[in-house]
Amino acid sequence: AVMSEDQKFCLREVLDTFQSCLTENKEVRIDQYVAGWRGLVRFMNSLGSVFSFISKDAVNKIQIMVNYRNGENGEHYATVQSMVKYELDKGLVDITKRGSFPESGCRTLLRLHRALRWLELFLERLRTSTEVDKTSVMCSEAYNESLAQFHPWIIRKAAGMAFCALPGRPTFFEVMNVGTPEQVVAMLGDALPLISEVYQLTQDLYSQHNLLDIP
Ligand code: 1PZ
Repeated sequence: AVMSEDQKFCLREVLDTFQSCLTENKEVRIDQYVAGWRGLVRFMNSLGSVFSFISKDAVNKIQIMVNYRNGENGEHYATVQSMVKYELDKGLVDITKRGSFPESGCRTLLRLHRALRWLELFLERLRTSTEVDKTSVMCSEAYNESLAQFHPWIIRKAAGMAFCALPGRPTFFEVMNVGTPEQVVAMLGDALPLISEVYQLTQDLYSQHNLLDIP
């Protein structure tokens, strides 16, 4: 279900949105994918303004996707699969170097897709963490294993500084608003396999079409 604005924030609903991405024939719905990111951005904003340079970029990319969806070719942007087919068939993607299509759907979604891998790794660490573990450490480890390789030094530096401003594990769990730590762990256990599946389907599709390095 897509969250309504007036509802109190709950991370469970956000993660449910990612689960609802999957169609019966294992395609990834862009509306729900983007709604999931919107929810995550809202969550991140509630953690403090040091994250605003991250949310600005995420919001920008979300908006690019929403614009495609609302545009005259919107129906081609219903799923990641239909988007890839459409943009490749029409030659709307800069594959090897930046040129006429600096904001293609394929390129823009790839950035969010890479960030989804960070999310998966981070949530898995959170799920298996104990009271003594630090969110900042879990977050930076997940980042170094995923997104960091695609970011220049200056962004890695800024991200590292932002991670230090993350609240500790108890507060972080509270802001998630899912319930007791046990309930958080259970919720993450339910949500992660589906987030993983969304990630993997997209990864396989991009890999098949050699789209994993769009500049
Ligand atoms: C809860 C803590 C939040 C940690 C978030 C971890 C991700 C750190 C990402 C740092 C991104 C810095 C800002 C801009 C980066 C852009 O240069 C890149 C590449 O885009 P391009 O320049 O090629 O157009 N953008 C990205 O990699 C997408 C980043 C999206 C991050 C979304 C985070 C949502 C966090 C949810 C929190 C639960």
